[in-house]
Amino acid sequence: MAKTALITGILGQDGPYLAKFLLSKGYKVYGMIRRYSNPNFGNLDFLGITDKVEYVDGDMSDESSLYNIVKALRPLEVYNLAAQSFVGRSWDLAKITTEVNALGVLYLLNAIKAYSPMTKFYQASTSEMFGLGNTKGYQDENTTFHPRSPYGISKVYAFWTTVNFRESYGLFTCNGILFNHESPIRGIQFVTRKITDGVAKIKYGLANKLHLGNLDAKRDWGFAGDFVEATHLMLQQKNPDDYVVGTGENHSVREFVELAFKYGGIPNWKKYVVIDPRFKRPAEVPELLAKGDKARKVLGWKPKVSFDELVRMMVEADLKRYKISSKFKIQSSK
Ligand code: NAP
Ligand code: F7E
Repeated sequence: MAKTALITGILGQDGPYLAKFLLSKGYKVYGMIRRYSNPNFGNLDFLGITDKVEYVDGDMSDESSLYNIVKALRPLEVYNLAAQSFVGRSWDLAKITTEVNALGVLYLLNAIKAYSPMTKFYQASTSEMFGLGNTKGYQDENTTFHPRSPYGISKVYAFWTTVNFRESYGLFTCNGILFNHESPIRGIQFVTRKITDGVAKIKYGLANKLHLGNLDAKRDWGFAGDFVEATHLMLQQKNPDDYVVGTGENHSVREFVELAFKYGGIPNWKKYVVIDPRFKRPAEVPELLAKGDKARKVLGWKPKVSFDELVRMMVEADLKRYKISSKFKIQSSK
């Protein structure tokens, strides 16, 4: 089979990083996008690869669109990154979250089974499946799932469906149980990017407050560019399997805030941060910490970017964005 890969969720955060990595390995990359009046290619533009990907129209909630794509392409590898991925909104959008994240995976796997059973399949599983399933202070492949949100629940269904197609039909299907990973193209609604964007706005006088929810929550935050390499490695193994991927270090939202304000050159973050109940969740996942020994041993993967470097990279990127736009405003008002 030719080195072809189909990425669903190509316009999100991970899609562009994975596409860039696969292109560097000589793959022909197809990216699935929803038929939108105005799709946003900003993240692909940021990485400079918009013209290097070939696009196909499809929607995870439309079974026949997935069948048609798989039948036409018969790709060597499928990376299923598409999802309603924002935990915080998943209570209000529980039905669509379930349709896209859970049933969408069933549809896609059925399409592969019917039309391209040699295709290797990657499912973007998540540490949110663990939720409160933390009996030892960390999570690994043996930790019980106890999801705390419609998002987490939908991903548990997708996880087991991926395992079941492997066990029932012998398909090459893998789950990457990835812990939080961030980057300068992280969606603005997620806490890390919301903070770095807020710091940049405050720095340039475009805001004077940053409204946040639970500062005590702890996450194992890594860099998206590192994590997509682990996903590729999973599909290069002799046998399909499931892997936890994380840095093995966690930090609170408060620590992220402190560091981001420091890199933004703004003293006394407490002056700007407002605790706002609107951003607290009906059920929180208080703490996540990966024990990713299997990925390190079997895949030979380890993260390259540290927490400190990640925060600095994101703050610098947002400062640059606002610097350019404030310069543009000054020029255009002349
Ligand atoms: P993201 O930025 O939210 O991107 C998700 C993409 O899915 C978006 O481009 C979106 O398309 C697309 N999508 C949503 N609904 C769709 C539908 N019905 N049909 C087709 N495409 C649809 O997410 P990400 O951070 O890149 O994460 C990638 C995957 O990894 C997701 O499945 C997420 O749940 C999972 N994950 C993420 C993390 C993390 O920390 N980032 C950790 C573990 C697992 P539009 O652009 O059209 O909205
Ligand atoms: O929240 C707390 C919030 O929305 C992180 C997704 O990629 O990673 C992501 O899910 C923590 C939570 O990410 C605000 O309560 C405080 O404890 O950045 P987040 P998430 O929920 O961990 C997992 C692995 C995925 O799979 C998901 O797809 O930060 N927090 N104040 C806040 N969170 C947000 N969003 N906004 C706040 O103002």
